Amino acid sequence: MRRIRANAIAILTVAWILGTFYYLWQDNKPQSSSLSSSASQTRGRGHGQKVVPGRQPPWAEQPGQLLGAFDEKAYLAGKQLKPGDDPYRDHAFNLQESDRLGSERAIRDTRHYRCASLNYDTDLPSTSIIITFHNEARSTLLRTIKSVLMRSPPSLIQEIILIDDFSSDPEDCQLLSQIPKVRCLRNARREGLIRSRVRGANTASASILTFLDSHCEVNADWLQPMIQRVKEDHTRVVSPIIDVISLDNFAYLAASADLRGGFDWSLHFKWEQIPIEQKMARSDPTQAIRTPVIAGGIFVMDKSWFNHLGQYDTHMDIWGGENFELSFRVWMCGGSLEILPCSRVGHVFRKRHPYDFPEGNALTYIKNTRRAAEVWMDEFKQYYYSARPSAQGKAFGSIADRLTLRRKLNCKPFRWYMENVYPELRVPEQEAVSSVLKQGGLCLETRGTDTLGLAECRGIGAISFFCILQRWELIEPLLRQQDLCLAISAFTAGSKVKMETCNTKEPRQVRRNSDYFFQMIISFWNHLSLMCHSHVESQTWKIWR
Ligand code: UD2
Ligand code: MN
Repeated sequence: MRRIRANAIAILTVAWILGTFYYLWQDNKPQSSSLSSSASQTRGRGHGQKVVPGRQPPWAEQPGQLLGAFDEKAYLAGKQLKPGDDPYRDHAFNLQESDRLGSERAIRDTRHYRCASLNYDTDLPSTSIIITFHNEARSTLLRTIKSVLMRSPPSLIQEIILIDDFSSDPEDCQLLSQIPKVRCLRNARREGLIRSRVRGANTASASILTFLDSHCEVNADWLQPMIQRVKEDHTRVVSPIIDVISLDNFAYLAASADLRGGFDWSLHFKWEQIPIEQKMARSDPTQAIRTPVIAGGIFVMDKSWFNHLGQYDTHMDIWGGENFELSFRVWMCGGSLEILPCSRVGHVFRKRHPYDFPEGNALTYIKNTRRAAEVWMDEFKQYYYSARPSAQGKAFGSIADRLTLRRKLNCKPFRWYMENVYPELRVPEQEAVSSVLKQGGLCLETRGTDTLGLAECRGIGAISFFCILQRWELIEPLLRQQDLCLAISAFTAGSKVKMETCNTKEPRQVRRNSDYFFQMIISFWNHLSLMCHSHVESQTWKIWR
């Protein structure tokens, strides 16, 4: 009797364990190891997800209709890899494999299983899809377009706007305009992806814009979650989880659902883990993930919000940096950025640019990111320059228009972004620099704790008998003497400078809007000069180490 009972308990225990495992397995999110922009080799895991057929209803039942008069075979046959050609040469991915795949392959539904049972409004607004490209391979470009047509509710696709950014062969684009809903615009010269997208947005007729790279494959129900979120709040800018299409064999691989966009001070984009507290707070795996920045290529945005916020900085060239500029602007000017785990789009991540940069790759990236840093990063831009010293002194054109835009939109300071959107980005430790602040032959000094004045320089190490101190610690953004910092009394002309307890959040102590350290001293000059009126006004302050 006892044995029977022991056996029964054992069987029940095994059943319970198996049940738990089954539940966890079912509930598991699709994952792969970390995805980076060059992580084309990242492998996804199966988890028995459903396979999404090439065509989804209603197209599955209506063969032929999808492409109208367009002759797919002739289009693809028009450009073929010649025997012996390096399949990676022109596109930095394996063209042979892409050509071989066909344009309607089935892919795995990589979403969390719970996504499939979500409902979306039946009256979602339609969108204009904007795809800009320069010398894209025909097979990847066509697969991008076809996947959109096959896997989106037709009523949501107002049009697909292709912007051919001066590719060598105009027919790559022109021929595709025979596909219903597809329009083709060709730039008269190479503009780069930023101006090309703005051109596309300006001609779009739908109220919602959807941007895609030219080598994507959208997955099941990719569009509805994004349009739903934007419909609910037009200030949201949303992107999908970007799955990986292998650049070698074109396998469609699930990306991790636990990543968001981040960057380092050199303005290098990276995928990073969602902070642990946020992860713990996420009870629902279908919930949106707040992200400090977006990768840049695939997102949905309300058209009037895009225009209201100043579209893009059209003085940025070719490629790079526009994703930071847009992300800072969206957050700082009243919007938000999110990644929607129930929307998945595959993208071929490459290891190099397959196209040329007329001004050179490095200079272009510096120009674009410098513009983003100069307009949006306030005093934090110093960390960008420290992390990317080669950027100093490089040309970046006028940013007057963008600064006016920022003022007009009444956007928050970058400090707000750091504190509220991306507190995980660590500000580098400041190494203290000790110096005297010199004007002409005189030095700025404190006498006791609260009197400031100019006097004969005594040398950096000198502390006089009467507590006269000329040594300053320069720790951005403050000028310190132990716990006391140089501050102006008020933001009015004629207000005096004084010493007070250091506080980086006190704007009267923080250097504002100045490029280099000298300017900070100069910005105090007007105030100092009133107090120390006996000194020559035209002289600037110099720092002597
Ligand atoms: C990522 C983004 C990309 C863009 C870029 C930063 C994704 C998936 N991709 O780089 O969209 O935000 O970061 O700028 O997030 N193109 C042109 N004209 C040019 C150069 C490129 O039209 O002069 C097209 C190109 O054909 C492609 C798109 O712009 O469709 C993006 O270029 P990419 O695929 O080389 O950029 P990617 O994915 O490395
Ligand atoms: Mn791309």
